[in-house]
Amino acid sequence: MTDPWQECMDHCVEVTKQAGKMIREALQKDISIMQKSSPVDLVTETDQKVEQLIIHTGTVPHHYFIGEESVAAGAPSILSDNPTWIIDPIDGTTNFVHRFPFVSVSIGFTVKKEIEFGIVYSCIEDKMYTARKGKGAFCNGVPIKVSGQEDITKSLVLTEMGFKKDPEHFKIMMGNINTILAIPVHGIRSPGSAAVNMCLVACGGADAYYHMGIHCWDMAGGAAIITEAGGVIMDISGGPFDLMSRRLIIASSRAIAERIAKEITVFPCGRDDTEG
Ligand code: LIP
Repeated sequence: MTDPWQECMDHCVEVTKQAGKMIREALQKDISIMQKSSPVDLVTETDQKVEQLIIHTGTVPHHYFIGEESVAAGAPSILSDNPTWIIDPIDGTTNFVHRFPFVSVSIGFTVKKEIEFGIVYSCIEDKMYTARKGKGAFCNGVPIKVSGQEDITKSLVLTEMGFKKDPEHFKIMMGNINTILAIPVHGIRSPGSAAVNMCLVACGGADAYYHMGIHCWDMAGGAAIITEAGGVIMDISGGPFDLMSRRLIIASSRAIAERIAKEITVFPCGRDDTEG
């Protein structure tokens, strides 16, 4: 039986390569920085140009899209049953601004709210991660899989500090880092791009990643990749993963994911498909 979405995925890989090239070229020039929700929530002209490139050369008629910069400009962020591209043109904008080398283009493609394929291009490293539902995960065409680590005391854990710096969130976030370090784990890292973090766990470079306050465009591409690499993805509370919930845990094993869910304190972070 032919795969109805394979051609779309191949096309998406090509568009993502062009987007990555545009980002690498922009790194050679001056970067003009603008603020979004706060002085540490940044956006650049390149984020906007790359999103336009993907929307105009990538998505086909009758396909919908949810793009980080389109939503910032007022477009709705509602996941429907229609074929939908969920786009983060630059995941790791702060890294891009500082030329810190974890900068990715992330695209997840959903049909009937299920993720059919995911593409994450870590464009400075030139690593193209791809996953098609049921067909495995790859980095530059080579199959990848999670470490399989079951023992959290032997794990390397990723998380991010996010944009919320109000005292209440800050205290919970730092408290969670404290709690995880005290388990103990081998270490905690913050590479600065949610999509790259998910790929690092998918290829065994780290064993878990948890985050509250990210968005569907940060998670959609990586969600396909971690699942197809044999990893576990769940809600921060330990329940089923919800793409619009703005929170997740991924891990090399259920044991590690469930332990993280048990240890951390959750703070409210809203949803992508509701106001506020
Ligand atoms: C960023 C994430 C990063 C996280 C930031 C932000 P952006 O995405 O990838 O891991 O710490 O809060 O969500 O804004 O660069 O696309």
